[in-house]
Formats: sequence, structure tokens, C-alpha cells
Amino acid sequence: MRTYDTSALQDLDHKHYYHPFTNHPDMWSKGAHIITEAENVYIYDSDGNRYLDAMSGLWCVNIGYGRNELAETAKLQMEQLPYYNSFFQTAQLPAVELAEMLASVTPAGLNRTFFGCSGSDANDTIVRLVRHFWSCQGHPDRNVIVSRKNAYHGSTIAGSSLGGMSSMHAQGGLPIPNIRHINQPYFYREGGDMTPEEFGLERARELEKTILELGPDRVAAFIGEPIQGAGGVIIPPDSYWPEINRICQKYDVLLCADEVICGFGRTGNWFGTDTFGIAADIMSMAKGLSSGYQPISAVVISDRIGDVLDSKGGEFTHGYTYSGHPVACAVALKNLEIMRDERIIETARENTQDYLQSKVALLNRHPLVGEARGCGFLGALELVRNPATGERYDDKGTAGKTCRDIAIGNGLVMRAIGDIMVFCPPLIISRDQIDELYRLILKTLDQTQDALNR
Ligand code: PXG
Repeated sequence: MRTYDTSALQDLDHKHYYHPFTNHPDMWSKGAHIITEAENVYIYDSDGNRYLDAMSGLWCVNIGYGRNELAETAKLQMEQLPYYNSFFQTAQLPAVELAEMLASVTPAGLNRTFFGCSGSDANDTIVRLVRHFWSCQGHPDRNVIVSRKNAYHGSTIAGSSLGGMSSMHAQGGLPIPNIRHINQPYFYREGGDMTPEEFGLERARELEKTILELGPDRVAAFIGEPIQGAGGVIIPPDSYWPEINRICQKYDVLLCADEVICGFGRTGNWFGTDTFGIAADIMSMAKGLSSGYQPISAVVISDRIGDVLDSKGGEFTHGYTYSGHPVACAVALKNLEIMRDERIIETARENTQDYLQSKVALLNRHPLVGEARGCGFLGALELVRNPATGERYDDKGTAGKTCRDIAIGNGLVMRAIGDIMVFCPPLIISRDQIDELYRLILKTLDQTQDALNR
């Protein structure tokens, strides 16, 4: 493995690079961790160290690293047409083909796609699109979007407003008006004495209460991640999504599924909406759409919405220079062709998903773990001082940070969300690699507990 002058790179980084979601002084005390290469489920740093990347980059490299067909596709597309736009009645081949592919893999009735470059901008598009949908039918006041606390829908102004992260709202004067946040279906911490079923219904019915409080003629849409990813892999009880479906249908509130993490196999099916039976009118997607090989996002809309926009919407005054970028679309299309032709999602579901989840279940026995939960290729561990009571070590996320740093030292990338450790390996992870992941997690938990008790 090639190595680099790490400290020289870290100096340059320190001087010139302002990072996303980073406490810079904290990072500088050890130096940025510089990643230089990747293959399959492994990444390598500038010193040549290897890590099992149980985060798939940032929840996105679903088909794994090193698929040269994607590089080849990008090269050919750059040679043929590196850029053209989709504004003002033009289109490019890869965008048209990708839109058709998305119609074929998404649920019936979702057949048209608007392209962007990130999950955040996809959700911005949703805000403008659903408000325009109601406005062009004579309901400009039907503009409230209901979301959840602790949801993550991106980092742009509208994306972070939709999101329910209080630390994000604290910066930049957010949220924007007419976004309402209801409680999340987080059973482990908020379920109290209820059964999961009862709790799921109760949390879903907060949507109904909010609709009735505002008046159904004010509520444009509800948005939710099938499973909240960045919120800590919050898996709703089975009763939750059917009740949300019922409520949205009853009050004609558009149901928007944020599939940015859950899409493209992460929950064991093509989409989280398939896994949970969500009757979505709109889906936003990014990440696994190109397995992270190119920045691209998509908003797929129902035929009903498309028909209204066609007949009443006039020009949609929204778009990005790189909407439908030919290189990004070509790479995403190739990624989806590989997923479809190699049956990556189905094979993972049949061969490795249950095996991975059986290991997750075993982690419930570890004395540092209050709850280990998972779904498909997502896992989460609630780190606690006392598993019987769920008591945390502190409210500063010390256990999570300690665990993450120890994991890195052990050659494992997991993410700490407060004291919840999360992981989401590439779908192509093998059984042997799952064994390796499990061993590394156990070793890391043991060492973390020692460090915390010291
Ligand atoms: N929706 C969801 C559900 C996401 O997880 C976005 C939208 C925004 O996508 P872009 O491409 O604009 O980043 C995301 C992104 C984390 C973390 O803390 C998660 C994301 C991004 C960065 C960090 O785990 N998810």
C-alpha cells in the first residue's frame, strides 16, 4: 500500500481545509485522518493502515469499493459528453436512462424523477415541490410540512429545518417557518411502559393530532426516514408506518419517504418503503444511488403529483446546474445495473443479512450494551453503564467517543452518535468479513469498557 507524508498533509489540512461536521481544534490535536485508497469493504490511510469500513463511507458505498466498471463508465461518459444541462427543454442520454431505471425499481405509481447532487438538495426540492403542488391547485396556505425530532434530512437551510436536530437548529436561525416536528418512534429511550405496538401507534398518532390542530387544509406533507439513520438507527415498531399511511391518506397529506440512507438495499429490500410498506407519494434518494461513486440525488414523484404539475404547475422555477449531470447519471445507472444484474440486494438478503443480524443480536449480551438492534445492513449499539436501567455513562457522549477512537485503533470504522454506535457495512460484505467485524466490535467493546471504568 502506498504511504504518504502524513504530518505534512495534516499541516496543509490544518491551514487550509474547513471540514463539514467537525470540531476543528479537537481534530487538530491528533491531526486529520487521511484516507487514500479503498477496496471491497476496506479503506486505507496515508500511513498504509487498513480498516474494515463498517460505515460504507458515510452510509453510501452499498456495492463496495473498487468496482472498476464505474470508473470506466465515468471515463467514457466524460469523453462523450462531460457536461450538459437539463434546463430549458434539453436532456442528456444518461439522465433519461437513469430516470427510466428508477421508475422500474421504485414502487408502482412512482415514475418521474427530478435530479440533484445531494440528499440535502433533494429534500430542498421536496419542500418547494410539495408547496408548489398545493399552491398551483389554489391552496397556497397548505404549506406546513410535518417532520420528526431527531430526524436528519440534510444540511442546507431547508434540509436542516426539516431535520429535527436541535444542535443544527441552533446555528443559522433555523428552522424556517411552517415546519413542525413531532416526536420520533424511539422505543428504547422513549417507550416507557408501553409495548412497542402501543408506542408505535401513539407516536404515529401525533401526526394526526398535529394535522387536526393546524387544520388539514394547512398540512402539505409529512416527511420521514423509514429508519432514522443519523439519529441513531431508530427502527420504528411495526405498528408505526401503517398508521402513518392511514393518517396521510385520510387527510390527503403527501407522504415523503427520505430514502437517502434506507434506499438501495440498506434495509434488505430496494427501498425502506418496501420493507415497511410505506405508501409514499415522493421519495428522496442519494448515497446508494451511485454507491457514493458520484454525487447525485433524486426525487421520485407519484403519477398523481406529476399530472397535477403538468396540468396546473406551469414552469417549476427550481433546478441546479448539475441536475441530471451526465457523468453522475451514467455512473449511478451503471451502479444500479450492477445491483440488478448481480442481484446484489437479493443475494445479500438471502446469504448474509440474517447472519449479520444474528451477530448483532449476540451483542445484546455484552455488559456495555443496553440494546443492540438492527435491520438489513444497519446496526446500532446503545452503550450504557447499566444495561438493566439503561443509565448512560454521562450526557456528553464520552462512551461513544471512546468507543469510536478505540475502534479506529483496532482497524474498524464505526460511527458514534452520542453513545449509540452505528454501523452499516457494504452489502457485499462476506460471512468471513462479518465474523471479522463481530470480533473487532467485541474487542472494541471490551477495551471501551475497561477504559471507561478506569
Ligand atoms: N437524508 C438523510 C436520511 C441522510 O442520512 C441526507 C438526507 C443529506 O444528504 P447529503 O448528500 O446532502 O449529505 C442524509 C445524509 C451522519 C451523517 O452523521 C449522515 C448523513 C450525512 C452526513 C453525516 O451519520 N446523511
